[in-house]
Amino acid sequence: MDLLIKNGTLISSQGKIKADLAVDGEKISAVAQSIPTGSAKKVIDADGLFVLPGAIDAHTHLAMPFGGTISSDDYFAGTRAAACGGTTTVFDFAMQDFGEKLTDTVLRRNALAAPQAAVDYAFHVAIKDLRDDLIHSLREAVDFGVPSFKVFMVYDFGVSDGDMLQILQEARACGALISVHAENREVIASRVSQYLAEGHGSAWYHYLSRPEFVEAEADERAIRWAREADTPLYIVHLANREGVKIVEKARAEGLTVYAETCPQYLEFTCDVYKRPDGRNFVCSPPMKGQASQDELWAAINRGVISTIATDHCPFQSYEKDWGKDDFTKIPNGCAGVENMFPYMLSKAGEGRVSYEKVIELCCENPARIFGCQTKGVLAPGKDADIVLYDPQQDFTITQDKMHSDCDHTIWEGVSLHGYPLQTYSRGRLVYDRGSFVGQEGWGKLLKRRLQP
Ligand code: DUC
Ligand code: ZN
Ligand code: ZN
Repeated sequence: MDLLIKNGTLISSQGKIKADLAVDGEKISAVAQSIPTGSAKKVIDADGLFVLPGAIDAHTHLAMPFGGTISSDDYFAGTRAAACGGTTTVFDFAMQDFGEKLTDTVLRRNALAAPQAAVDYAFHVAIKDLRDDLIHSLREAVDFGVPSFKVFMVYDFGVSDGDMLQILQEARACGALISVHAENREVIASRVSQYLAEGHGSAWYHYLSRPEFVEAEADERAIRWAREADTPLYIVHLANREGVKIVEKARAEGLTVYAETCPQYLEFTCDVYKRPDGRNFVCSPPMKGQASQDELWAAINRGVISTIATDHCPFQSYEKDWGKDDFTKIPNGCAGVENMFPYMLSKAGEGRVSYEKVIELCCENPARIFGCQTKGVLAPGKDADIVLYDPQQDFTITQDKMHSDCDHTIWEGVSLHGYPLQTYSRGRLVYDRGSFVGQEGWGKLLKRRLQP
């Protein structure tokens, strides 16, 4: 036995148990009330600590060309930050180049990720282009082990409704899952032109150009196409109140619609865009009003939200400053991969959500929905992706304590009660009491198959 964690409190969606956990090599080998120390090479007394599965962040944009630059965390910095926040698997969006086969997209991005990733990673492919018969490379990607894809309804690379329907139909035929960034592109464009023409360039107008209904309409439309194609749909970064109701209604009608939300929507409201540093919070969709935030928390507790993920896509301050006087020049995105699990667990400590729910949303559900059979659960045979968490440790987030390459964080000054002490990735210690102790290139590409 390589590692024995004794006397900890193990948490799953089903409850808490006081138990010992043994690791052999990269796998969990036993979970039992009492495991004899025997010849264990290393024993940790976890009395008073929580023993948790490593979190899965199903939504990151690492080293992504976007907004006239490249997001500032490469695969090493992003996964290093993940490890230090108790996240042991990240799903990155591999953006198809125009004219590129989807398998080639995966190979091209994996050539960057493989030598750098410090924890395990997977790809969703973001589809931009269906010219010729590129749609058929979707099946090839599924066969390769990448069965999840994303379409954007916004940006200049967003797909048309016609293409989205075709992609959903192909996904049904191949057993793939389609995620969607749902906002109404035309309404945004018209409001942006109007505000700029009126001389309104501050970050507040980023929010006003993409308010609640801009997202809700697109949620409804995307679900409409999924219903037509008779296939499941995963809505990324759901941030608006009406969207929650729309998802709930679709589910009641028998559709499989998953909804992801992000910690930034649970912590911040659109009021951040009135701050002098409002541009640092510019992401799309933007933070919404208090009513949406309240509804997201309620939806978590009602079971409407399936997963929490971060949309981690940081940009340096000087890049955010490009949009000081014109919000359309601000690269969209914020850091969060290091903050998701500690934030959600701290909220559980406050009683806003249960610890069990946090494990369901951050670990078990992303593993189940996206076909990571070896992840998300502390059980014999699973990867030894483990977080030792101290529910009593106070932690205030400051940029200098973060492990991203970004020079600022929207989470600056947020106080947490409880923080990870250690993170293990496939049995290897990668984070220890404030320090990254892992290795660039340790992370492996997860090839996946979705469960029918
Ligand atoms: N939104 C962001 O804020 N950043 C990356 C991509 C996206 O859709
Ligand atoms: Zn998005
Ligand atoms: Zn995103």
